[in-house]
Amino acid sequence: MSRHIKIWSFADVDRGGKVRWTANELGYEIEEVRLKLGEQTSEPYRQMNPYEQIPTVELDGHILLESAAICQVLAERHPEAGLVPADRETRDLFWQSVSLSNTTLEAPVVQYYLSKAGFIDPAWAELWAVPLGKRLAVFAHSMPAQGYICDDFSLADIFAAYVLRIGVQAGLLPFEGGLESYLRNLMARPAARAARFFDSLDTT
Ligand SMILES: N[C@@H](CCC(=O)N[C@@H](CS)C(=O)NCC(=O)O)C(=O)O
Repeated sequence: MSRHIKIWSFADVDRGGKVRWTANELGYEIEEVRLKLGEQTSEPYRQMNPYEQIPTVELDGHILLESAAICQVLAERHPEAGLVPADRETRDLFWQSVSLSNTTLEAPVVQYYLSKAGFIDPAWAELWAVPLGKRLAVFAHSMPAQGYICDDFSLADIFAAYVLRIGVQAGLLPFEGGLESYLRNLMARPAARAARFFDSLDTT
């Protein structure tokens, strides 16, 4: 089992960042291929990822899709790192948080952000503003001002950080109080810095 991963992504800010951060936490050597927007529909890439999305990774000769699943695969290869909590009760909270980030919040907050930034129809932001704004606020308030979502740092923090960072960048969440403390603690992690995960966030 090698500690080398090849990641196809668009930029530092996309969902490939979750994979890059996870891989850095686990000490992987990362080879990154950057696609230009639109190249995800081109034939060589489509053969790996017929869903025409990023990220795609190659790990030990296997092609893997879906950012959260890839992070999970990496975490399960190295259970000693504790990126998925082993303790039964902690896992209940872990899976709830993972699902909130990746299912309830991620696609809406990305659509909202892209809509506000003029990349997709403004109707997306209008439709999502109220329900997403409420849900993101509840989620943000549930973050611990100190420490992590579970007892120790885990994938739940990486997934939460992705939606919270975009929520702040989209103007849906103020970068202050407990949320700021929670995110600043994550921003200080060497693996997050190496992954350039928060570089796009204006913290001034
Ligand atoms: N559930 C997928 C979503 C992937 C996704 O939507 N990726 C975006 C970039 S972050 C993308 O490829 N967008 C271009 C497109 O959908 O055409 C995952 O987590 O990998």
